[in-house]
Amino acid sequence: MKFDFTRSLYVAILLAAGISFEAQAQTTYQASAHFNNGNVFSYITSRNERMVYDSTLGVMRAPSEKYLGIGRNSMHPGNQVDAILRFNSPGAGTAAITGRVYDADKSCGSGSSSGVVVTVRKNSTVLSQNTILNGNVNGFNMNLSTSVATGDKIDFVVNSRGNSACDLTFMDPKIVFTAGTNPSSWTNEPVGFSNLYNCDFSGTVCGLFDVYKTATFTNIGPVTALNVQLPLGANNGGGQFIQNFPAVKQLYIGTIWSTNTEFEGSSRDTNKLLYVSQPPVDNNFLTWHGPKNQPKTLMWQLQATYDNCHISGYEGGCFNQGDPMGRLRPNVGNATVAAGSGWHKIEVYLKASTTKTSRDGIVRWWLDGRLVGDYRNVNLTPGGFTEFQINPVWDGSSAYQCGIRDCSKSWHHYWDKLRISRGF
Ligand SMILES: [Ca+2]
Ligand SMILES: [Ca+2]
Repeated sequence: MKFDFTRSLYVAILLAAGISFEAQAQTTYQASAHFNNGNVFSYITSRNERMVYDSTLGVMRAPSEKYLGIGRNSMHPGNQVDAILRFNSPGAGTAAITGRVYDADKSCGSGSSSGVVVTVRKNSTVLSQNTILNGNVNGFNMNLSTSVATGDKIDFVVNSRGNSACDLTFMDPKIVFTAGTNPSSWTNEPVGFSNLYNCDFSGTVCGLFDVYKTATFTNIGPVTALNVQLPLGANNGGGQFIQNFPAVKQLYIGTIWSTNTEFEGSSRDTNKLLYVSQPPVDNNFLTWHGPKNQPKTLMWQLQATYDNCHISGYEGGCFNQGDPMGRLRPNVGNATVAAGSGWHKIEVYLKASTTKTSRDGIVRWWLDGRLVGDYRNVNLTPGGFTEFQINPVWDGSSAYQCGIRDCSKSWHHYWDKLRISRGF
């Protein structure tokens, strides 16, 4: 059964609770702010020369060509030699890269050598490549996210296309580094669990039931991910991907997830990610919850035929008073995630309660390896879990209509990996 619920009540409860949203612990590096300061950025050429600071001009320069150099927020290639601004990853995690790049000297340049080619690489892997012709003062926006290991190099390369006249290029990348994600290890999967499902979404959903045949995949840097999208101008979108299994009393879910920066989020605050349920009994899901255009918090949402109003940290209604909807907030760590902040590892452990009233079910969840929610006295899916879904429920209801949402923006959930395993 699906529950019809009063969404406006949510907003009232949220406002009444005075909920605030903390920023996630992240470090921001920007070329201009860290110019010639420390080791995070370095300045080299395609001949592997190390640039040195010229205090007269206030720029980093290399000896091989006169105009070859890198300033606080600009780069100039040589005719034959590329200028390379290098970000040296200070740790393992994810790097979200943004910034506009454009022609900063439109006074000359034409023909086949007009302007520059700007390449962003991680080590030897090309993440993006764009040509900026002379006079293109709008340029392009970088909007990239990639996993990084300690010492990985992200290079911003400006090439002259053969002639560097008037090739001064505005470049001031901002890199938001989030430490801790290790996509290859499911560190919180309980010992002894047996695997039910495992997929890295490299062009297939590995047998998930694709209800609407809408699976599409996209490359984000070196990663191929399932791209669940609410497109530009659309009132509905997404997809529904289901895995059923015989009733399971203990379940572990691990996934690697990210969103695009423009993902403003539902005006009703609830952004549905993953359902784990026994449909006749409940329809619970992981939600990315919070006001549109703000960082949102991962919570466990209950919509059930049983009650959890006894739990400290639960917000929402009581089934026995006619409102089956409520949320478990993170109670041991910060689970707030900004749109476009790179890949995040989400892990969930669920244990069904003995009965609808026994208060012995467990809900725990982790963000990037850190335990953020831990509840041990939950009424949860008595009889066991029988269904998993990836499902944003962008179903054309009013929250997703153009006008309510900004339809000049597309929303994307990217799912890189998914693992489901069971205990007994
Ligand atoms: Ca040129
Ligand atoms: Ca130019």
